[in-house]
Amino acid sequence: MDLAKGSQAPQESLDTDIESFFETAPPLRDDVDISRKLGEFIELNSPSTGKRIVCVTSGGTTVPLEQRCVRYIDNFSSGHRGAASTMYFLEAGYAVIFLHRRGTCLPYCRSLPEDSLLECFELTESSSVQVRQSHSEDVKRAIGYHHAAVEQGLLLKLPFTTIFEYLQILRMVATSMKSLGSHGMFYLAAAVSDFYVPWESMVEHKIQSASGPLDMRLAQVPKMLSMLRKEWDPMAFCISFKNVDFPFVTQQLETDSNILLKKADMALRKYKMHMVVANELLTRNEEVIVVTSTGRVIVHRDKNEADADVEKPIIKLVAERHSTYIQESCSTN
Ligand code: PAZ
Repeated sequence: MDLAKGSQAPQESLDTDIESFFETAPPLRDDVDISRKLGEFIELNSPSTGKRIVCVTSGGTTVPLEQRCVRYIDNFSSGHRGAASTMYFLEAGYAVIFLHRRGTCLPYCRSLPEDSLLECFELTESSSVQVRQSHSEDVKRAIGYHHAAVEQGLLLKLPFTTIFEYLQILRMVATSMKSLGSHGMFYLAAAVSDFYVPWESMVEHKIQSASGPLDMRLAQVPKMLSMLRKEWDPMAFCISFKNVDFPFVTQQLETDSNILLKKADMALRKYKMHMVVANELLTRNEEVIVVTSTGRVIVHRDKNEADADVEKPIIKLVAERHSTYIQESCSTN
């Protein structure tokens, strides 16, 4: 046991863990570029322009087991929630910083096939490239919306793979967004690792299998939500997600024994979130429960609308609550 740490108060100990996480993490290779892009994006969409900015996190973080990573632990998330939510935020007039796991779903790409470059295009007789008739409407729609959002400076895509990259970029985004006050929002849908191997205790080369079974101790990833709320960007409107992989039924909502809802309530209080979205892995695209300090709201996908997704009503609710929050913050300042 680390005696020095054992004698610290829980808050001090958390602060030390967070400091040590960032001090020992491998530095980002492109931090100068990210910082420049963030500065430009935030200036372009500052509150004086009447815009609001939301940082949407999406996809799962990896935990490398070797410094020259061959193996890693992954957190499941297809990125659908983050990508779809980004589209609805853009539709609702927000500028979006899309902090996403490389290779997961991207906004506007849902109706395209997985290997869209190979599937959607073909060579003509003169060897130029053209869109296949069968995919032309989907391709036009995806390219049109995507280019418009990027060219108007409303969508900034920042990719990550590891937990080290994710948390360092999140901190950069949050400290850059601090100047927005209550106009900024964090919508934290990414599935973030709870455990990791600290960089300094990680082996450099591939772990050898010849030495038999692998015993490995993972450290706990320090909880950064409290840091986000306390220091990085205290005025931003914050929404986090909680999920479980077992069924929870809404009829049981009245019985407070529900583990997921208890966890969501706890996250709301402990990390001072403004909203916590509770979802279950199997039904996450059909229904969620949004927990706030004033009560719980069940949100469903509209089954009568073709291709409707649950993110549409979620973003409507979130944007309404954000408006109220901005009004309240302005009237108290
Ligand atoms: O990315 P996806 O659409 O496949 O799934 C979304 C989700 C379940 C990852 C998200 O709604 C969520 O609950 N994120 C937080 C996960 C966590 O507790 O770390």
